[in-house]
Amino acid sequence: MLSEAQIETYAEQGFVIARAVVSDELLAQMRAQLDAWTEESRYEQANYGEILGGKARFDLQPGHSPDHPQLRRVANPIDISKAYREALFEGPVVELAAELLGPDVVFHHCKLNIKAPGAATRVDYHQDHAFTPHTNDDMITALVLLDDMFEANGCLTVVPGSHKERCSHWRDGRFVGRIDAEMDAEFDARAMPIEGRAGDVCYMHNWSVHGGGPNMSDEPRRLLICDYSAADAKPLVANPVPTVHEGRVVHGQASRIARLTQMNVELPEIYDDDSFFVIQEREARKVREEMPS
Ligand SMILES: O=C(O)CCC(=O)C(=O)O
Repeated sequence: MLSEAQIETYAEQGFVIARAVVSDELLAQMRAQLDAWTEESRYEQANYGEILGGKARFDLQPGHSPDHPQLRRVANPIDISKAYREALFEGPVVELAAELLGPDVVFHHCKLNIKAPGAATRVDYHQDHAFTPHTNDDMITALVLLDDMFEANGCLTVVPGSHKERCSHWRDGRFVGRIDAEMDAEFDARAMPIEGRAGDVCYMHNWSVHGGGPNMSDEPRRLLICDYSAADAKPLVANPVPTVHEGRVVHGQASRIARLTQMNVELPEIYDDDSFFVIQEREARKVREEMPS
């Protein structure tokens, strides 16, 4: 159970870390499954596998090779693994999400983000709601640490209080999947590293600005990321990471009510790329090209 202080921290800062939420046994099962997927990825040369709608399930970091496999994302592992369903559809991860969201909670999508040792994988600052706008913003991203996570291995960084801010993810008439790079210095100064042990869970408001640097260590950094919403928050756009489990009730009851909050939200462009990494990389290349030499 979360303490009152933790619930207050979430309301004020837009995120809170709950310690030792996932059992060692379940963690071991999820890690073993991910080790097997990473091993299978070794001889793949391009993204592979398929999720609902046809995007690739397994996404490879540029530079991936048999000697240095860099599987960087697995979309919706719950589609293909009992251990991941057990972690995200029942038990303490969901219970704590319900303490923050209210009793009726539905699942939206999930993914594994992996920063292999030495991987250049970085995440540019963004807000998750910009990718998955809903009729209200009672939505939470649960970030389950599968490894110890610290600055050197590319931990998530979150900007406290930014869940009260709204930033555009468009530039020059295109959805670019990140907040303008001009804001990086300000966010770098305000951001806090989310450090913790495997089994901890960071609950982050869907509007919190977050990002993260590369993995400069010899240790992997594997993070399971799950989007939950209040049952009466209804999607305004198609799910960018589709799954047959979207809308599954994981706590309490379903709702036939769409609760509309008074707000304006910028809609994303629907993208065909396998993951948001591709969109962010495309934008990073453009920003580099535009820089005065
Ligand atoms: O892997 C991370 O550290 C964060 C990833 C993230 O923000 C996302 O996938 O939306």
